[in-house]
Amino acid sequence: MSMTITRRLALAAGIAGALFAAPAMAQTQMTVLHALPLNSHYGAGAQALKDTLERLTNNRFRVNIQRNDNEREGVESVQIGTAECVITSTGPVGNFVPAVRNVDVPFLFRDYAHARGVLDSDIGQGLLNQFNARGLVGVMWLENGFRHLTNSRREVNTPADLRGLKVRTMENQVHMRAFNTLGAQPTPMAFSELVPALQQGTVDGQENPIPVIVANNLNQVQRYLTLTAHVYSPAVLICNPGFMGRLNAADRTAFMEAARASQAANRARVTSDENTGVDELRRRGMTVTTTVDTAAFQTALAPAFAVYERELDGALLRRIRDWRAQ
Ligand code: EAX
Repeated sequence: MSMTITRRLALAAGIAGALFAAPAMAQTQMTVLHALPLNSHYGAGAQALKDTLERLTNNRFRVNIQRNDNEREGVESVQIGTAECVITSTGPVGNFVPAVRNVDVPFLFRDYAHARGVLDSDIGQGLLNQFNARGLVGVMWLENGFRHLTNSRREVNTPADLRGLKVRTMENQVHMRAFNTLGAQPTPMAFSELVPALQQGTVDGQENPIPVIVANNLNQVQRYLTLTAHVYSPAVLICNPGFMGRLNAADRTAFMEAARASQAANRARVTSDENTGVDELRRRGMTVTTTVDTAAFQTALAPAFAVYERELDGALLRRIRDWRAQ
């Protein structure tokens, strides 16, 4: 006997009700940390990661961006899983993944094209692969930028002008050796401690890329800027292994596309800040020294370079220096 129309409608309504009552697709909340204001080159990278991942997964992932200006803590948070990812400079990362110290060597990268090309090549991927053994996943190289010197005491034109200056460095042994070799007094500390230390005169100066100096208004506590470009500072998107391991194939594909979008937005903002930042800092009252005797700084660093060749990976350093775009 055919089912009456009434019973068919009742059955259809029951099925529809069961479907709509089904729990909404589970949403994955994730946190991305970084050390700078949202309006910065790291903020641009974090926002692009958020927008792209949420779009590609129809909001099955929700990305919470949080500022933590202690980058060592940020990496530790990802290592223990209290945050899924962090965008950080390589400053403290060499303390977690020693091989990363190789890319912190002064005057190693010729320019932005050289740095970006090396990090996007098998050389960069080889370094990212070394994060796994340290309880981290190196997902994508991003960028902090070429670092320049600021101080509150005097114009710096030559290495001799650095003598005796207390210079805040990141908690980075490669940078500390360099400033010690130049005759300065390197004082390592987390970024979170920098502005109070400059305000209180605990240190005379610091060194950071133009985008960081501009985004954090360091002109308010520093008078002199010297465009030393003494080291290229990579940044890196690091994630928690458990988080990455739980991604299914489709979500991993979406995450890696979001990571590439993050890199593109971050680098574009560095390029933009590099084009406008020095004039902006002049406008804000800084005295800018643009003609720097780079050869004199490189010569003065020779003893440090000898130690890097011995204590870091000399063959890798040569591969990086010899790298050319194909
Ligand atoms: O990563 O600590 C530093 O000087 C870094 O360049 C800053 O936190 C951006």
